[in-house]
Amino acid sequence: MNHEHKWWHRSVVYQIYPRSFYDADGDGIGDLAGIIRKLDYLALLGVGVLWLCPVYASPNDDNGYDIADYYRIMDEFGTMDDMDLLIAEAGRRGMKIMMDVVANHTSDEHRWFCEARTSPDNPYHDYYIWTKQPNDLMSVFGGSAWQYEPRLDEYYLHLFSRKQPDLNWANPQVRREIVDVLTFWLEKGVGGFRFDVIDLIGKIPEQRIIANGPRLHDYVLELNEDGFGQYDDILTVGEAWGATPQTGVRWSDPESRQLSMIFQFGHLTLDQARVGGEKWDIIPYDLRELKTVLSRWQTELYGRGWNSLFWNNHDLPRAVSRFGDDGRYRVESAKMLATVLHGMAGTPYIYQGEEIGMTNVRFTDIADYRDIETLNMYRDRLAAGYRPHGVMAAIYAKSRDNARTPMQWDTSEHAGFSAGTPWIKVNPNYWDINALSAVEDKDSVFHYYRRLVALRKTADWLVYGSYELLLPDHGQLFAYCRRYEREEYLVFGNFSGLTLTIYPAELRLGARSVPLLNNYPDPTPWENGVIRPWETAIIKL
Ligand code: TEU
Repeated sequence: MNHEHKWWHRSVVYQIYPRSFYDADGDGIGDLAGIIRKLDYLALLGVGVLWLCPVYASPNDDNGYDIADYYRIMDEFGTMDDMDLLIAEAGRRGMKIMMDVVANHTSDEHRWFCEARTSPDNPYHDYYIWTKQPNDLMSVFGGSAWQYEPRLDEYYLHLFSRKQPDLNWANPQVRREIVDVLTFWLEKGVGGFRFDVIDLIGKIPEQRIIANGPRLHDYVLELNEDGFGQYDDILTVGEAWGATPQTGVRWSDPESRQLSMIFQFGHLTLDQARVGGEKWDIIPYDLRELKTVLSRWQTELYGRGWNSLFWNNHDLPRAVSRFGDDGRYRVESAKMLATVLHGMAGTPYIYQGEEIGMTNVRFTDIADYRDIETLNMYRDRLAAGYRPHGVMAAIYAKSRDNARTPMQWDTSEHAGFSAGTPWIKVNPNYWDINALSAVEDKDSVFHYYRRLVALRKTADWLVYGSYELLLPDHGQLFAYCRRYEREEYLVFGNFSGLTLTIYPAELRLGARSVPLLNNYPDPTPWENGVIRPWETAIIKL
């Protein structure tokens, strides 16, 4: 049972994609010094943890998720002194740093791989996965997952790009190396780790076992017991695209000595064709399915594990464009999505720009896109005969670059992100959507998020209350109750531009109902059973 209360149960994590956050030295690429300059903005938001996407030395084939040296800072991002200063300055403001550990693979420019590919007898050769009989495993980024190394007449495995060779976790020396990496950063004073595709490290490729391999949890137990478990209260979260609520309990039950929580993606794959479809094969999602998935995670992990709560990250399209209305009702729907997510049990994650309602981008020229996954898909689907218009529509909806356009700070050139030419173009809507105007506007999405973050710090019902879905079959309304001791709260969100009529009793609304938070300026006419477009509220029943 998940008895013990942990500091991260009341904290909110803010995810920073450093390349696009703030550029202090004017080279067009965000950097650590830029993050330091924005710490007061983040402290104003009230978040307790800053998750940095990888900042280690990297050739940036996959924007840092191809690590060439776990012990050195990427040149474009600054120096280890900058990193030490960031950890200290964040700490002074009550914020911990969470490092992103990519341990499923390294860069092909990592010293280990440079050695490994020279000879089958090299001591680093078995840090990686080699074969003379490649099977039909495919890379997430397109093409075969096996790359031929002529010097060895062997193939190495890369589930992602060719420049991201998979590490061989069956090799105890590899596991030792990653424990040493964790210890180095823990000794630096970081407060947590996000583990990239952690559910893939138990793979047995010759048997086509990729996620959830038989020794996966043994390996993670080792990272816990020999690594972060040696330190007090380190927050850990693992990216696990293959997780289910059942495995979610095992991942996050403290007695399993695995991680604090995982990122599951069941609610974020509902708008893609189910049979043989990829993220690019888009179908309308059904809110009832979304409610079912999120509710299962809430109820199955209640009192047994711990949820992460997120709509966005650096790989996902912007939620207000995907699930809300990024036009007329952008502000209302952004607040609605925030309320429905933060009203649940778990640790919420805010992705940079989500707090000001940033939207997807639409670059008309494919040359303006930067993401390897997007560019590979564009090339492969055009070669396969897909119509360019359809391919661009899929990119507008799902490209990872939707999340990677520069953070919009103000209305100056390049949205105040850089004095130089940004590595990727800014979304042209920064005149209307930027942090400066958001902080100045008390009714902004930003200040709404501030109130949600602040509420979590004091409201036991929000952190530890039970969860009950209401009106499961309603196609536009997501409504649930949270109960804690003698208190009961209603959280609802209208996921549509329709005005809904709901009998108040169906939402357990009554004369004693008191709104805590809502996204329309005037008190909503709930007592008449009217719920306005994209309306949301938290109400004490
Ligand atoms: O992502 C894992 C992953 O599979 C995603 O690439 C996802 O499948 C895809 O983006 C869906 O569009 C992690 C990191 O978050 C991602 O940025 C890296 O590219 C990937 O691993 C390789 O490290």
